[in-house]
Amino acid sequence: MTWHATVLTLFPEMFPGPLGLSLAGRARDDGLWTLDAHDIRAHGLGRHRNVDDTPFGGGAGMVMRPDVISTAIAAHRPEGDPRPLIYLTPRGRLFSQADAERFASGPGLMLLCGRYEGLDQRIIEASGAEEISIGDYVLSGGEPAALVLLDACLRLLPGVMGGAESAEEESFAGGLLEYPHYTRPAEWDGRPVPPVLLSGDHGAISAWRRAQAEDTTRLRRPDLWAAHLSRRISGRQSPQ
Ligand code: 6GU
Repeated sequence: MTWHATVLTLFPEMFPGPLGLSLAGRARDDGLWTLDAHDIRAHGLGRHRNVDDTPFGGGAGMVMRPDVISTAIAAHRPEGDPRPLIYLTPRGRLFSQADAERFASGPGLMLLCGRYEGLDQRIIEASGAEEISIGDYVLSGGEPAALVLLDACLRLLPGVMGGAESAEEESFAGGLLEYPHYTRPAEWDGRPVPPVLLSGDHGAISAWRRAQAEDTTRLRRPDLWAAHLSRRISGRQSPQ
């Protein structure tokens, strides 16, 4: 079954954007996933196709109208659509690899991108949308976040990754950051490759990589390291 993404946005020209190239683009050419992006303004009100208005209670910016968003969702979401509806917002729960795995294993996604100060709270509640953020920084709109979220999902679809790398060994799969990588030349600009990698001793190489992944995680991401340690203690995941 083809994985299907629908995006509602004021800037449909931003899609598929980078997802039309490289790994995701090839997978789309192969029919493994599809995307359609729709202009919310097509459902705007009046001669100017208004989609937003000033906030009740005052304050800066504009808020996207619930009636307009509701009409836009209804126009592109068939009754009983099994796909999760996601609203991209910096107020959302932080996106994770576990979310990407959950979304990739389903039928697809419907993504709602806001601009201005965001959506009227009532349409968020009425639509049952899941609110997701991609990190603790502010983007000018949900579109780049939607592209990030889609990229993370698409590379997990069966047949998308060239079979080169297993998703098992990489960052976050084991809850640790990845070990560093080296290729030819064995010495470059006075910098040698760590000798253990040239030793042919696969046990020593595995141990070295494991230690590198642990040291890097402990130093850069104490949050991930603490989670890794508590999993080890509870025995939910045995160390290699
Ligand atoms: Cl999902 N939207 C916006 N506008 N900014 C963000 C974000 C989303 N995630 C992080 N920053």
